[in-house]
Amino acid sequence: QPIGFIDSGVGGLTVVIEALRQLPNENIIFLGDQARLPYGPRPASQVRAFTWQMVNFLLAKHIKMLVIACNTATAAALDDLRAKLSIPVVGVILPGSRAALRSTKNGHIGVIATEGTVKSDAYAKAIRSKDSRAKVTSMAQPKFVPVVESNEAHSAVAKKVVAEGLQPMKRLGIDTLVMGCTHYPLLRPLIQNVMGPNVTLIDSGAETVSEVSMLLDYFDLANTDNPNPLREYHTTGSASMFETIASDWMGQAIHAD
Ligand code: DGN
Repeated sequence: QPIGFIDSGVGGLTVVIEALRQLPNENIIFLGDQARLPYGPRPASQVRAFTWQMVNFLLAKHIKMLVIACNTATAAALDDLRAKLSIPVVGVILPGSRAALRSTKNGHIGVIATEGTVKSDAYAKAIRSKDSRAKVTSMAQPKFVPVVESNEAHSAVAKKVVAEGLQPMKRLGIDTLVMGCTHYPLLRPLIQNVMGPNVTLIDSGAETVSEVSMLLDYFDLANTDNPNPLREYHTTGSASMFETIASDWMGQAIHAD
């Protein structure tokens, strides 16, 4: 049985890339809802409804575990999905928060995310639930996702959008910045360049997959011997656009439908 991954677009591949590295024997199905992207500006109730539609598509494919590889959907729907599904459900916010707390030395963590995630205050809540002294400053970056989804992550436009968006974050004295949207790692070199070498960037992908791995063991669901693992990529939007961005990001030819 496969593990299902969902996101509003290509960003969730950040988590899939880690899964391919850490769990090479697992069967993987990914679904990106590019037709209705971005999720960031949408009300939480609508994000929840869209998320359920994606989940139902994956349930029909008999997934054994669900990974919400989208911060906006995690903030809006994780509790509801966990309450109603009988398979394990993993989100990206708690793993990202844990990694940020491990990294920070001065206790001041910055979070950049979509409007929906920032409005939910999910990162500040998750981080402070683990360490009540941590200071968290969150900022929405509504322009980042469209840049990635239009395949402009390597362009001059991206450089300008990232530099402008991060200006207010630079003056705060944070030592750790959570990329609280799974699309942002595609802009990682630009983000690091603006923030400077003393700020550690957190990509929740690796930490999320560690949690997936732990749960697979705990529920005795792990695939240990699987010479021909399934890799299925679906999008509700343009398959060719998905393939172009995904193949470039993953460093291998990706087929999507
Ligand atoms: N990749 C999604 C996230 O992590 O929040 C959001 C992308 C979007 O729809 N704006």
